[in-house]
Amino acid sequence: MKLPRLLLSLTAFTAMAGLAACEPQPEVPTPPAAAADAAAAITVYKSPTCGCCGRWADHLAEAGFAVREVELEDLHAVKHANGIPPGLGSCHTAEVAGYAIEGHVPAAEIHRLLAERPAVAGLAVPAMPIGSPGMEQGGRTDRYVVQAFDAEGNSTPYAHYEGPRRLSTDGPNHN
Ligand SMILES: [Cu+2]
Repeated sequence: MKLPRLLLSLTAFTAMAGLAACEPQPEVPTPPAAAADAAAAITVYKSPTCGCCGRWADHLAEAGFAVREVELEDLHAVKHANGIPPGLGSCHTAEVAGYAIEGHVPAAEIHRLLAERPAVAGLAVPAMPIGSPGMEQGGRTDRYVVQAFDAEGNSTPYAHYEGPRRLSTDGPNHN
């Protein structure tokens, strides 16, 4: 882990700069993202005009991901390169730790994916269900399924949701 070393060097820097030299060492605040899973870096490909894509990216950042947004007019090449099955397409495509993430997948499922590391190509929420992260519209909440898909384009349910609420988990480790 790099974090302890970083904290040490920050402390050393503070001491060298003569700041707080006569004070008790202040507690170094823990960055909020570090606690969860060391701020997994995720790249989000979206069109510049996609509002719900931007709100989904905000949802990821709030959940502790280090989000990099790449704006493209045409996402077809990105979807093809990531092997998104045609029937599972949505408005934006993301890449995290070698997995593809298509559409409004809740951050909790991406955390779960990174913890469980199943042998899949990625996760998808097809289309744009109302009430999914980034698709909030008043109190309306569609039911939808987070699908795990493999490189051959086969998909299996990974979790069931109603709006922001997880109803059940499925997938390779939950048979
Ligand atoms: Cu969308």
